[in-house]
Amino acid sequence: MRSSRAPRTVRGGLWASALLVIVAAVNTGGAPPASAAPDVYAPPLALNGTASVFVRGSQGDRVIRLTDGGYKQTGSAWSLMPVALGYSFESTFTAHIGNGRPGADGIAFLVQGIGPRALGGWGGGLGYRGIRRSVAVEFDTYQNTPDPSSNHLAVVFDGHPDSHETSAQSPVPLNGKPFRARVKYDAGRERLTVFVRSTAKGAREKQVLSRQVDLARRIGSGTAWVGFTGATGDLTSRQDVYQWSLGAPKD
Ligand SMILES: [Ca+2]
Repeated sequence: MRSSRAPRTVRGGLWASALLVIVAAVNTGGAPPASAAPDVYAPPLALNGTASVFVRGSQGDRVIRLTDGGYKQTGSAWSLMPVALGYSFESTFTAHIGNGRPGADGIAFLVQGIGPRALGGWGGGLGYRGIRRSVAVEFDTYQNTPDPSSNHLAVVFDGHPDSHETSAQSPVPLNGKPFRARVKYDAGRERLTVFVRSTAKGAREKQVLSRQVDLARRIGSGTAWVGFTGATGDLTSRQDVYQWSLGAPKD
């Protein structure tokens, strides 16, 4: 399911949970509704590079597969519904990285002002190197020279993955087991905050990163594209994102 259509722009859109439910219902194609996940976000997607999408399991999870285990892959997936940056929002998703062995390179959640064709470099570029006018939250599983570890998160501006605005060790393994992430943007305080937890029952979410940023000013636009990138290099990995939600902050 590759889209070559021009993006459809939703203007002035404060994300409403009711809208998201409708979008999800329209796009599951008759699959069973996702139980306990009424706010699953399933907008039309633009897919680039190695990214693909499929529906899996009894829950009808829509899986975005950014890389499928090959070498030197790069993929991106963007919502075709731009986000208004003047409002606070949060996005949560589950990521599953790995083929059962240590791999590379990781994924990133991006807010970017380039467009639905944006695709960055492979390897340590994590699929977003070179995407200017962007703010990335990377989940990096391979230690390149500028990286603090092979299991870190970082906030990166303007597609420069060698330059972290802030970074921290992940409290959960990013490779091997699924994890749940939440990226929250407080438009009033101009602050991006990132939380992570394991998917184990009862697991507690931990704040990992917090960075001051005015997204509209940084990206140079009142609206932006949101989505994911991922890449592999001489080491590979299968990298999936699913149970994606996007809406107004819950706290
Ligand atoms: Ca890296």
